[in-house]
Amino acid sequence: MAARAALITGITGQDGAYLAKLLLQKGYAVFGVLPRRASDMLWRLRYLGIQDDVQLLDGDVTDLSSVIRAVEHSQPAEVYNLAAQSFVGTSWSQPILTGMVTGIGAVNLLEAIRMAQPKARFYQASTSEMFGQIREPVQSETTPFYPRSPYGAAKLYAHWMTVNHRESFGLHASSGILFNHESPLRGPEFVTRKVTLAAARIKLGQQKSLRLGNIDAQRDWGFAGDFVEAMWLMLQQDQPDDYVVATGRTTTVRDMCSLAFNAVGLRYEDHVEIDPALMRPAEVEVLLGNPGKARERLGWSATTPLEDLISMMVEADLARERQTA
Ligand code: NAP
Ligand code: F7E
Repeated sequence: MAARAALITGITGQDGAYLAKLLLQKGYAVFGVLPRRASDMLWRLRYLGIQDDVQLLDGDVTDLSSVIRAVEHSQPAEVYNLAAQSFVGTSWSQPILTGMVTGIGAVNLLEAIRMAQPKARFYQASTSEMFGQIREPVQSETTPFYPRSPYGAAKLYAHWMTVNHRESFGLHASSGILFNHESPLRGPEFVTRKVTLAAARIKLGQQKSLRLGNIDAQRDWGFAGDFVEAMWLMLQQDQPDDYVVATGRTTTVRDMCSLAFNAVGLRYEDHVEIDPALMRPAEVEVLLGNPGKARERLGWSATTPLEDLISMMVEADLARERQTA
């Protein structure tokens, strides 16, 4: 019997790589949509040792015809839409691109499924950024949304279009409202990785200081390896639905810095400088998720404490920096 097929957009990103590994371990034939880029995109798949095990199909989520071809070619039982312009900071300088990729891209996937593979189950990568200027101190599936960036607004559109296709056309479409999740495969522009990389480089004498923006911001940070399990579990449910995926603990960027620098025997206060240019036009000051529904219905909970996550990231950065020194 042919293996169950899964199609992942954003397969070369942090979550795409971890999810591909998880699905391969579960016996899926894993297909990924690969947009054309001039530089090396496959480093995460190589890092996890799975670059030869996935089948990459030329395509871009803004190009509906390529998305339809990818769906027709892979005949997926499950489709995970992880592709996005996912960096909040860039969404103010490239709001239209962010809208096209992060918003319309999701609708292209939904439409391709509706036309070519209506029985496929669909996962949309929604985000805690949709809560933005929070309306409740702890955010759950019933908390009103208030996005604070073009990224958050684009994701909110994609989220409602996912709900809409579920309710209008009966698609098995679920939306995971994931809070921040990190790993050694996180892009270096995001704050945790920026900090763990800097801590490693400063320890090795390759860098002197680290410039950051608002270190009083608070985030509910988990491990990406844990969070991709929740994505898969959502698509194993008989009924599609929306779920908050979070750890239920929030920490300041300042305290996260302290963990990272302590891990290499340094004090963050001696190396971190505040750069007003890194402050955002509108900030999401604090996020804290309630993962109760995911725990009860999916049997999922986060298992990696922030201390372990940051140590894991610092260790990985030390190893990589030593190798390239
Ligand atoms: P990521 O590392 O930035 O990965 C995004 C992926 O999308 C990259 O492989 C990227 O390729 C690809 N992509 C960008 N534009 C594309 C296009 N036009 N067509 C096809 N692929 C395209 O993000 P992540 O952290 O893995 O997150 C995965 C998803 O979850 C994203 O949708 C993100 O917005 C969402 N999310 C993330 C978090 C988090 O904390 N990590 C939380 C909630 C939701 P290039 O890099 O080559 O552009
Ligand atoms: O910022 C503050 C910054 O860029 C976290 C994406 O995966 O999670 C991510 O979005 C906080 C913010 O992540 C710097 O102002 C201070 O308050 O790591 P970040 P994010 O904006 O929370 C959500 C859930 C997603 O969906 C997104 O795709 O840290 N901060 N100083 C800084 N942030 C950065 N990047 N760089 C700094 O120097």
